[in-house]
Amino acid sequence: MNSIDYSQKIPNNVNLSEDRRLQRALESWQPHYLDWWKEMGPEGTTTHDVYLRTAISADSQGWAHFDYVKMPDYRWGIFLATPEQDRKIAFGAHKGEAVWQDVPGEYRSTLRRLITIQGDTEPASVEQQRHLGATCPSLYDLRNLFQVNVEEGRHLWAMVYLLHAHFGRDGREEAEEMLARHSGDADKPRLLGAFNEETTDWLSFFMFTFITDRDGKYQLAALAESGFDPLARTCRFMLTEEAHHLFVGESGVARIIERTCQIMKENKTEDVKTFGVIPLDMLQRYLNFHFSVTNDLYGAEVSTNAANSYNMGLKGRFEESKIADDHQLDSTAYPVMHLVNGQFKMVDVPALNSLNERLRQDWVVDVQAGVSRWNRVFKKYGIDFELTLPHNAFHRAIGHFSDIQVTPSGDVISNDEWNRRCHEWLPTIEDRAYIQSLMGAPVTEPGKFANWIAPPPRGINNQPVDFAYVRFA
Ligand code: BYC
Ligand code: FE
Ligand code: FE
Repeated sequence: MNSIDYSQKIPNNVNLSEDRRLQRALESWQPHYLDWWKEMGPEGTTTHDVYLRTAISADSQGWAHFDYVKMPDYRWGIFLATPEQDRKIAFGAHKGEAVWQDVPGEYRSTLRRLITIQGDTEPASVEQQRHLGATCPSLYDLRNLFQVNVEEGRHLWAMVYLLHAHFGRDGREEAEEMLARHSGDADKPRLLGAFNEETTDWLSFFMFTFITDRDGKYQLAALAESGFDPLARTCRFMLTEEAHHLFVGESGVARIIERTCQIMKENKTEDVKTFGVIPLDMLQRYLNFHFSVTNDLYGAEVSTNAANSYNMGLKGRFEESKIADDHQLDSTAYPVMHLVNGQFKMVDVPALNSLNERLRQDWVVDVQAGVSRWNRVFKKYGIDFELTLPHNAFHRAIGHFSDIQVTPSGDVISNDEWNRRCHEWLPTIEDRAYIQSLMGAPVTEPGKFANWIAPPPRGINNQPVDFAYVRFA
């Protein structure tokens, strides 16, 4: 079951050839996907040979095969993790019942919405990143960008498979819409805020993959608990791909920090702009931006949508089965931060309604762990600086802090003060222009790196750092 059939037009491990109607439907979506990739995917790359990994089995070990591929020929397909025998729904009103292989009629629209939102983010990120190849800091980084891009494309396939297989005509229409909405499009934007922001430079890309792909990890983990087994299995396999995206982001920023620290040390100065590397206060502003925009992706802190999805057994908590409670949450409370008479206070709300906030908090712990690893680089160089995460109410557009202004350290301020001071906390036009000025011509000589980023300690798949990760026709 778990080996992937690559002899088919659409590689898969779901015996697609046994369901001719579904196979035909997906095969008719496939050329639309490829047109989208050529039009909205990585710009000007159709003839590049890229050293990419492809899934060979959906087991947790050794699933990858590495080789040069032209990206339009990448074998996007449908890979579900091995089914768990006799799996039971682990939470909500149906706790203890057998998981569903088909969509329960009464939950159809809720489930379709979750799958559509998840699916929409995947091609959105590819669109956001499509110009980055033109300014790549090395072949190693270029290859990592493309690896992330093809896998986000595959994540779209994962959701489109569910839509086609389980939602009939509505699902097929949703699948078409996935290719019709575009990041930042005035008429047909992507569904969630962060996916309509531009990713114009590699610092933004690394921050995005570190922070926003990590929202992907947490949302996928919550959906991997789903009582709708095909969704759970799809998400479990997607999570194995996600780990690399997080690595790309974390190590990318770490190498930027490393390079800045080297310059600061060598030249005994904090004024590093003259040396063409990224100043620490600018890194902090980019971190503040990506963190706050991604905070919004969890939705409102108190949400009946979240309560319903949980009750219905469609979307669980992070590592649901490791949590010691009744997994129904009918009568429990959970503390959620509120602004009460000008003070931030933790207020108990029904646990069922606080699930967005709870997942967000799990994510914050994980983000903070990564930031703490970055801070070790400053220590190593003896530089007295730490990156910190801004207050949870800082720069919010969704939820109950969206109508107040709050500093990164958590002081509530007036709109006037915000307007006067937000340049201290968020990337300014000058910051963006400076970062853009560093993003020069692409660095395409094997083993060479742009001045603003340190080389990685090792290459991909045991290849040397100076390996030709991308070859140009
Ligand atoms: N922007 O009751 P609420 C990834 C809407 S990332 C715009 O709190 P809910 C990836 C909301 O839709 C993971 N609108 O909503 C990463 C609702 O609208 P309606 C993506 C927003 O449903 C990097 C209203 O506000 N996956 O995979 O509890 C690269 C009320 O809100 C936003 C998922 O998110 C926003 N930020 O929570 C590639 C999982 N936030 O219905 C890929 C699936 C909220 O009143 N989605 N709204 O019109 C969900 O679980 C939920 O839909 C959300 C929202 C957590 C997103
Ligand atoms: Fe993804
Ligand atoms: Fe990702």
